[in-house]
Amino acid sequence: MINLDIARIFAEIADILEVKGANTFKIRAYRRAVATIESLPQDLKVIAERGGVKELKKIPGVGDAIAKKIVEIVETGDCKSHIELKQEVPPSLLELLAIPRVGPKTLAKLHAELGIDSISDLEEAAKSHQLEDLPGLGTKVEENILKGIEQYKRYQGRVLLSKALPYAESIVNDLKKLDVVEDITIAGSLRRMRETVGDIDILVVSNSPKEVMDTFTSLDGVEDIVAKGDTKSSIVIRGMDVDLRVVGAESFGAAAHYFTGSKHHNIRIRELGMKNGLKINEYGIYKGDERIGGKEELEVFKSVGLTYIPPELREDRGEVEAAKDGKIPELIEISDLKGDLHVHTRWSDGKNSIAEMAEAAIALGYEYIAVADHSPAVGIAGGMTEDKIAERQIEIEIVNTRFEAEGTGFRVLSAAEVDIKSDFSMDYKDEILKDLDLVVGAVHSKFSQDRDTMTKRIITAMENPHVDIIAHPTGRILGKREPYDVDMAQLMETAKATGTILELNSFPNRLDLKDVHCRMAKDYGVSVAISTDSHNAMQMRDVIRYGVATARRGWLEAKDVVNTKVWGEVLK
Ligand code: DGT
Ligand code: CA
Ligand code: CA
Repeated sequence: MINLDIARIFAEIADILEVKGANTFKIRAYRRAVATIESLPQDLKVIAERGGVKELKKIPGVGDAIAKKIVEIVETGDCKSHIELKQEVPPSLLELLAIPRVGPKTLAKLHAELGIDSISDLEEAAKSHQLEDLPGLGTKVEENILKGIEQYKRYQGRVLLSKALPYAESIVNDLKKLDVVEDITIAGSLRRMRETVGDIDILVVSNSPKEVMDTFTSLDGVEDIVAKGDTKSSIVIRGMDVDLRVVGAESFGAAAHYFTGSKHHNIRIRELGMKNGLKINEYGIYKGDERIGGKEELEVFKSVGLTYIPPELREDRGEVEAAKDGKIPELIEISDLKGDLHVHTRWSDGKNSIAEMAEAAIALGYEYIAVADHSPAVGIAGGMTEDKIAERQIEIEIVNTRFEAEGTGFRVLSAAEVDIKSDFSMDYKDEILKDLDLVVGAVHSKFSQDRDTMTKRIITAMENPHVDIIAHPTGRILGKREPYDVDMAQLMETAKATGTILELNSFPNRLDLKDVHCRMAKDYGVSVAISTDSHNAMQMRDVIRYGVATARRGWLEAKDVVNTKVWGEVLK
């Protein structure tokens, strides 16, 4: 349970209360708790385990009721009032909240006025123009909701990596506690760290499958048992499908390989096996009737003349050929990173001060952060006026002076996330840009410009000598907003020619550049910055793993990533 999981539960409670038309005071209390938790620089789990309710209540915005629920969530994975509230509304109704542009207020209206309970209800109502006349909705909203439904359907049944991974890890931890579990691994697309996953796959080694399956099907939060057998069981836990397979120790490597996939990668390996007179399946490696391996995953690769292939590369995108030639890259790891080049502070829409963000970065072992607060064009984000930049600069210098005196060598770089406006101009004048250590350019408006215009818009920014990095280059929000239409090859060429760095934004619903674009950057010789775009200190720690995973899926090595370098070199 990390803070974000706890915040998610409270957010869902608030949503349900709002849809049900509950007391606004109560709803606000939950929303406040969510905001507090999201920006909390300490681990709630640690606080709860150390000091319980008493200690939790010392956190501003956390009262007695919330504190008790936090303890309950840390201990059991969920809380009673959340589970009970969920039973009071049809699941199909809550599913509607996953649709872009349908918030709890709108949903409450749709439910009360038109009796809408499900996505199909909503689609029907929108298509027959029943939303037009509802107060506060109208034609435009109706159109947007239909677009949102279309987008939702494209992702249906898949969940973000960041949602599945913490749950999978907690299931793995629970099962590990059993004496009869000899070994355990996450498999499937989750082990390959795809940006979204269809389900969670887990593989266990045990001689007592029955005991393992009994524990698995009675885990906290199980909503449905889809199948239960000795070798395979499937459950639904908190809305997610989980498959568990149990094998003997002699088959663990072969099974781990098989169930990690991808399917296309597996097919390539099996074909190579056949060429070598071998049969490779989830039970082992066979030469005729003789079993020649399967205990270790590496044996599968060795048997067909390959070196080990990390899970993130197993997509049949050239990894088999590379492994044959001994050319599998040495993929980047979190520990290679020396800093974060895109974080926000209270100077725009961040929740922590410059010093707090710096302390959190030091705790991660970083040597620098670039505070990249927004420029004014992003109205809602509280962008910095030119005066504000000057004021902020004083604070940056105070913090840096302190670090110098303490001899830490840590450095706060003065940066800004500057809007690339729809007329191609930057949101600050060149005189302002030139005084910043680092300029991060980003598109935040007019996403619907056509391909040529959008490409030209970003290229123009890259050609500005003061712009160093382009943030989230395609603007996509997984499940909510499609990437804008842009010619990626042209962006890569210009980035190379101008020495502009492209960002891999680690936020789990962005992951932009995505994996194949990272690979493209590497091929073009364009540097990538793996940044978090975090708006509080905890995010900086919690989301970086998703960015690094995506970089690994894009074949990136430490040398391809600019923030593996020391800050002096970055500034150059
Ligand atoms: P997902 O769950 O849609 O995100 O993707 P995966 O890759 O986790 O797929 P899943 O859960 O259906 O199956 C897990 C692994 O099992 C998959 O990655 C490879 C293996 N697998 C499943 N079906 C087949 C198949 O028909 N042939 C082969 N060779 N492998 C398969
Ligand atoms: Ca899967
Ligand atoms: Ca599966």
